[in-house]
Amino acid sequence: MSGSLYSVLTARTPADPSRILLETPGGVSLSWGEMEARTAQVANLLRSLQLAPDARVMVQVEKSIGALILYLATQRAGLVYVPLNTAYRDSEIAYFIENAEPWVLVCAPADAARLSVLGVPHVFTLDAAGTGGTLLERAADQSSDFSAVDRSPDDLACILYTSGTTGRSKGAMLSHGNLTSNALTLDVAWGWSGGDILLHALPIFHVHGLFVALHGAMRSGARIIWLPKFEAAEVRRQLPRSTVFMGVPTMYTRLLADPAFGREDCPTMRLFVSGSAPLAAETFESFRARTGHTILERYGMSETSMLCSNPYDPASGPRVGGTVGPALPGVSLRIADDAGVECAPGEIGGVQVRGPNIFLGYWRAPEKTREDFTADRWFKTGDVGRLGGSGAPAGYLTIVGRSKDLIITGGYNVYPKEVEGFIDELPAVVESAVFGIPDPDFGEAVAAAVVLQKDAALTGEELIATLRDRIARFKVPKRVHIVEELPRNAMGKVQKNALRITYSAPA
Ligand code: MCA
Ligand code: AMP
Repeated sequence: MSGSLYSVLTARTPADPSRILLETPGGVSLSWGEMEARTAQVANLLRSLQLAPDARVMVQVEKSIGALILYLATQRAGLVYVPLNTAYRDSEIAYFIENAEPWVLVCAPADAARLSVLGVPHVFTLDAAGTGGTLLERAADQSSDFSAVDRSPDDLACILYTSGTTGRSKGAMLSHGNLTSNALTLDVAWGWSGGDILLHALPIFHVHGLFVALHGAMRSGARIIWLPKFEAAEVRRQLPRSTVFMGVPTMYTRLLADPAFGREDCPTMRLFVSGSAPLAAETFESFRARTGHTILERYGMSETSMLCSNPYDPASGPRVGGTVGPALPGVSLRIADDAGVECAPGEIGGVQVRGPNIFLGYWRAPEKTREDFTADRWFKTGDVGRLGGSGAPAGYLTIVGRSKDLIITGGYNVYPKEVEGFIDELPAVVESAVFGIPDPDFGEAVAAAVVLQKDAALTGEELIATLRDRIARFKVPKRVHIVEELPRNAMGKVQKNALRITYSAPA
C-alpha cells in the first residue's frame, strides 16, 4: 500500500461518495466523491506540466474550497506544496520564489501580472471564492480519474517557511512520513471519529490549520465546517452543531470577550484545542468556568508538527493549564542544559526532541540544519522548559520561555531580526531594536525602538506606514518609539528586556 500522505488521509473515505466532507456557512458543500474527482483534475493538470517529483508548487491564495482542492491535488500528484501566508508582500514573496525555485505559482488574479515577472515557469490564478481563475479553468478539461503516485516516507511533501533568527525565513522540509506519522498519532490521541464535525476557522498556510486540523478530520472521515477566516460571531453561530474546534489563544480570548458566550454555545462540543502560542491561565480558567469545557493545550512547531499534548482521555491524566502535557506517543523529548547534559526532572533547560515527525532539515541550508541538531540527532527547538516540577505532573512539559529571539503575536511568529533589517535599511534610520510587549488581544504585540540619523524627521507613524507597504502587516510594529540611543550592556549587546520593561505599559 502507498505510504503517501494523500493515501493516508483518504484511507477512511466513506463508502458512499455523496457523504459530505466539507461545507461552508453559505451553503456550499463538497462531498468525498467530488473531492476525489476535482483533486484528480487538478493533479492531472499538474502532471501535464511534466514536472519532476520534487517540483515545488508555491501557493498564496485565500482560504477556500478551491484552495483545499489544490493542496490535496498537489499531494496526490506527488509534488511539493509550499504555502505562503496571504499577508506576505511582494518583497517577501520574491525572496520565497528565489529560495524555493518553484515550478508552479498559484496566486490571486490581482497579483498575477506583478508576480509573473519573477521567473516561475507556470503561473496560475485562483480567486478568493476558490471558484474562478486559470487553475480551475484549465483543470476543468482534465480527466476526473487519476492513478495514484506512490511516495515513500522520506519523500518531500511540503516546505513550510518559518521565520529565521538570522534574518530571512528558512524552509522546513516535511516528508510524507513526517506528516502521516503525526496525523496517525493525533487521530488516536484526540479520539477522532467519523461522527465528528470540525469547525475549521484557522488559516491553511501553517501547521495548525493545514495539518493538525485538516488532517485530523480527513483521516477520520469526519465532516468539516469551513470558515474563510476566524470571526468570533460566525464561530459562535456554528459551534452549536460542531464537535471539535482548534484555535490560537487570541481566538479564545475573542470568544470570551462576548459576555453572552457560554455553555449554551457548545452543546455538542467534545474538544477544544489551543496551540501555536501560550494559553494564558486566565483564559484557560475563564473558558472552563463559562463553558464547562477544559481546553486541551498542545505544543508543536513547523519543523516538527505536534510534539506534546495534554491528555484527551481523563483516564490518562488531567489537562493542566500552563502546561502542554506529556510528549505524544512516538515523540521523545528531553530537557538539556547548554552543554547538552540532560537536566533532572523539574530543572529548566532547552527542549530537544526526536521522532518520526521531525523534519528532514532546512531547504538548501545544511549549515543551519546542522546547527539546530545535536550530534546525536536531537532537534533543538529553541524553546525553554521543564518536565514536571512546580506542581505539574511528572512528564508534563511547561514552556517557560524561548532561547530564540521570537515574538508570537496572535499565533503568528515574528523574528525581530527580520523586521529590524527592514527598518534599518530606511535612509533616516541609524539602528533599531524590535521586541515583544504584552497585548490583551494578540498575547504579544510587536514594538520597536528606533534611533534616527541626526536631523532626520521621521515619525513613528510614518515609519509604520512605510513598513506596511513592505512587509506582512502582522510583522509591522504596533508601536514605534523614537529614542536617542538603544540600551546596551557592557558587552555592547542591546538589552531587549530593558526595552520590554520600559515600553510595556499600555499606550
Ligand atoms: C492580523 N493582524 C495581526 C495579526 N493578525 N497583527 C498581529 N498579530 C496577528 N496575529 C493585523 C491585521 O493585519 C490588522 O492590521 C490588525 O492586526 C487587526 O486585524 P484583525 O482584523 O483584528 O485581525 P484578524 O484578521 O481578525 O486576525 C486575527 C487572527 C489571525 C484571527 C487571530 O491573526 C489568525 O488567524 N491567527 C492564527 C495564526 C495561526 O494559524 N497560527 C498557527 C501557526 P492592519 O489594520 O494594519 O491591516 S502554526 C504554529 O505556530 C505551530 C506549528 C503550532 O503549534 O500550531
Ligand atoms: P512556528 O515557528 O510557527 O512553527 O511556531 C513554533 C513555536 O510556537 C514553538 O517553538 C513555540 O515557541 C510556540 N508554541 C507553539 N505551541 C505553543 C504552546 N502551546 N505554548 C507555548 N508556545 C507554543
